[in-house]
Amino acid sequence: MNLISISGPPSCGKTSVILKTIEAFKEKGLQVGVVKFDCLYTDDDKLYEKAGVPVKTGLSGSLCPDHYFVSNIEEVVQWGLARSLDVLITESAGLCNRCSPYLKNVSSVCVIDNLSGINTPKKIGPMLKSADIVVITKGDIVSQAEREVFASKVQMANSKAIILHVNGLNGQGAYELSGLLYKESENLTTVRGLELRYPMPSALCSYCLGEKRIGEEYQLGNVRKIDWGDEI
Ligand SMILES: Nc1nc2c(ncn2[C@@H]2O[C@H](COP(=O)(O)OP(=O)(O)OP(=O)(O)O)[C@@H](O)[C@H]2O)c(=O)[nH]1
Ligand SMILES: [Zn+2]
Ligand SMILES: [Zn+2]
Repeated sequence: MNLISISGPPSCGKTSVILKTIEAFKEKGLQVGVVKFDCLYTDDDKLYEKAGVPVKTGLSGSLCPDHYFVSNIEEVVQWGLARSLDVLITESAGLCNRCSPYLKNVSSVCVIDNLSGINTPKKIGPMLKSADIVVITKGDIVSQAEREVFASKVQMANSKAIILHVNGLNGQGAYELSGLLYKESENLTTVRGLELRYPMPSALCSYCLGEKRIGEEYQLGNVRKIDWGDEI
């Protein structure tokens, strides 16, 4: 089975791109399923079901969705194998810009849209910086010049990535993406022992543990302060 991890900021076009890419996979006779990770809510499962794609959802609730992803990815793989999938895609909303769900030796795609602002590629951290492929969506609603500037900002943030423009509405570019992603020789049966591409930050403070009160006496663990100098 091929495993592909796709992530990106909320509403950037991940599901649209995945659905168009699945159409291309299906033309090749491949069985594809999706596991969707989000924090609090998603209705992507309905979209996948409507398209006849086996889907399972995981909501991380109060946990960082990327930490939750890593704790669950082995069972996700077993779910895909139990359904005899040729390609298993994980979709995760990159809600935590410090972390990323990518594993070494597992195809990793970051989706980002042209409307998100030219400094966004610098802001979204390892989710973009350590992706193999960066897919840029919504090129249909910006000018050629804006597309070029945005793509160059993405390339600056991740010089090794292959950048691909995909239109989530009409699927232009999705066939090419499917060709880059599918590896006939890949036959993954477990992710046990694989490693994350990027270490998750060790940010364990009292607020991570549910503290709500404000003030020095309540702040324990990994607490960092802005350097205020003599301003306060
Ligand atoms: N104009 C335009 N709209 C797009 C494109 N791709 C996606 N959209 C629209 O953007 C909206 C969000 O798309 P989704 O595919 O649901 O985005 P997502 O990243 O999966 O969203 P979440 O999983 O909810 O974070 C939808 O209304 C899509 O129709 C594109 O290339 N061009
Ligand atoms: Zn989605
Ligand atoms: Zn995180």
